[in-house]
Amino acid sequence: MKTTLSITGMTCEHCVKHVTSALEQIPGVSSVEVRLKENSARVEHAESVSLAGLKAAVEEAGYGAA
Ligand SMILES: [Cu+2]
Repeated sequence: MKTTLSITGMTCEHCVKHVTSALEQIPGVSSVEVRLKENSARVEHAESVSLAGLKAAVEEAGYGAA
């Protein structure tokens, strides 16, 4: 499955790495592509991964997700 999230609060490449690693740590996530310019995160993941789980990981890292 593919999910695209809108991310808020990212200002630099460090933020991109932070969000990327937060999402990559979720079991069932196979690929993460975060784009600073678009404030987006494209996540490929198993069906067991919920949107709420993705959002929670981003929020726990200190950013917003929708
Ligand atoms: Cu930053």
